[in-house]
Amino acid sequence: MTAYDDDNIFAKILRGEIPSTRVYEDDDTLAFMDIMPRVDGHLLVIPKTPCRNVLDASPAQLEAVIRTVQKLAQASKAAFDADGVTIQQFNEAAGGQEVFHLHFHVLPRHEGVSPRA
Ligand code: DGP
Repeated sequence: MTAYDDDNIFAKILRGEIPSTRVYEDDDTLAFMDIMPRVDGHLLVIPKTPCRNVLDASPAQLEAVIRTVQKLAQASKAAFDADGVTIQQFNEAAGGQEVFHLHFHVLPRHEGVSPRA
């Protein structure tokens, strides 16, 4: 298992060292807008505690994050009057992960509109 590196961008966002547009926060999780949105309203949900991805996440981290994902999927579907919501999550470079702090993408979706690459 690869060790968690607290120099990653999302750890810096959590510490306030890098600006972000925060949209939700509770004791265990933070949500903020993706800097390279693939659809309008594309946001990211992360745990506040160190965790590289699903492969090393604790049950408590996963539970907290998925609760927030559901909350924000419901809220963003309503806010963007979306037809559906895509939830995405990647693990390790080979799995498509670029930032090595656990995160879930939440994308409100509209019929006939494809996400940008
Ligand atoms: P991935 O690890 O492949 O799930 O993608 C990481 C996502 O993080 C990607 O959609 C772009 C986003 N991202 C990268 N750097 C920053 C940043 O500095 N701020 C924000 N808000 N998002 C970022």
